[in-house]
Amino acid sequence: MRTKVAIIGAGPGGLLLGRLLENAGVETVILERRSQDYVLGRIRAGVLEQGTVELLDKAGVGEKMHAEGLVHDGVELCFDGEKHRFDFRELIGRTVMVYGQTEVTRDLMQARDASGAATIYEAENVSIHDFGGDKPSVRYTKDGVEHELACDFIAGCDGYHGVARASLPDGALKTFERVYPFGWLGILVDKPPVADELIYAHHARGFALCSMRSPTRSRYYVQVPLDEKVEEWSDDRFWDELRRRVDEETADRLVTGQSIEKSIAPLRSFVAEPLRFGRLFLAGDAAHIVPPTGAKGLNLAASDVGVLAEALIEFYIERSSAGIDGYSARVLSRVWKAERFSWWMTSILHTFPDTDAFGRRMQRAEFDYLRGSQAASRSLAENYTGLPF
Ligand code: FAS
Ligand code: PHB
Repeated sequence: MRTKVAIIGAGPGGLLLGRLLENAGVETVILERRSQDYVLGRIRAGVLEQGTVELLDKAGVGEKMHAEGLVHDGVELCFDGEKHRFDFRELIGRTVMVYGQTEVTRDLMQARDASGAATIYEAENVSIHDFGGDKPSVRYTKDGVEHELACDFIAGCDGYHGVARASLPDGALKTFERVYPFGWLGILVDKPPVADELIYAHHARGFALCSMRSPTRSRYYVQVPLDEKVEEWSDDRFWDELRRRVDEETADRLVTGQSIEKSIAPLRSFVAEPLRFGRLFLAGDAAHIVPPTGAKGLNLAASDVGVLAEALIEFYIERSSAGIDGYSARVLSRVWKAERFSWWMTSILHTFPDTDAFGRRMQRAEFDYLRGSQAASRSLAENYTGLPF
């Protein structure tokens, strides 16, 4: 079996890369170790930057997003019960789209299935070979039968725990990491959102986030210690804790109900450098991880593959290697700015075990400066809605 670009991973990164390449006539095969249902069952991101919306439109999968997604002009930050709204449209003329990662993934899967492009789900023992030369290949097992896929390029879109980055020789990568001393306990509930826009709350008891998926489905998070067990959190305990961390008006308005999903995600910042090794490219969570506080994870995966698709199309259509040669530096420049913003949002909004009284005053000063300065508010707005590609 042979293809032009072998993509490992059918998450949003791999699927969007596949769509962009297929639309330009560049053949791909996607290898995914899980089933479609399993991939769709993972509840993750909820906010799309304007650039991601434009990429999904370019990939031809924007119709349902525009029909069902919620365009948000801003967010609210709440510090110890005091709220301030940041109006992105007024500050910098940009917005974000609230449309769940599950829906993005489903739209991309359906478009790929309709196009007939090959996706091998439940591909086991995926391994990558000879990506340092000009005849790379990917091997995998499907229903007990071993296969080899010859290709021109391999795109590692297989997430933080994937095989692509793990296949690099020792010393090939430089990695940077910050593990945060807490996690996010998230729940999904079929009740109307507590507010029209997202509320990020800082409280002495910990961070909380009020988000949503639609006018009838809400997503909430509270910061929990790293060793917390989700089984120890009944719905009632969650709702009580959330009410204590947001302002009174929001707490009074909260519509609670039985959770349909409940899980704890750890938070880390991570970057691998470089992102290109001969015929192998890393993109999305395979290359970097951000704490979800800045709503950047999914959006970085999209911007990575937007650049990679452009580079590979240039290689095949214009016979130029400039894009693939510049891929790593171009993507990392934007990744590090998103890492900074996600780290900064996490640092000001969460409670850290080793923060002293001075540190807590610094967090409060960040909030007061943000809400009192047009320049600081515009900075938050341009980072949250997404820096240019
Ligand atoms: P993904 O991890 O989505 O996809 C990688 C795919 O590769 C998976 O389907 C996996 O099964 C497959 N794979 C792995 N190893 C393989 C192998 N050896 N062979 C074949 N396939 C393999 N981001 C936000 O912006 N906001 C959030 O609220 C948010 N919450 C998150 C919660 C959790 C628990 C996690 C883990 C992440 C969260 N993220 C959030 C980040 C998340 O949305 C990622 O940024 C996004 O999924 C990145 O997409 P991909 O790079 O495609 O990686
Ligand atoms: C979500 O709705 O899941 C969400 C929204 C914004 C974030 C993180 C998660 O920053």
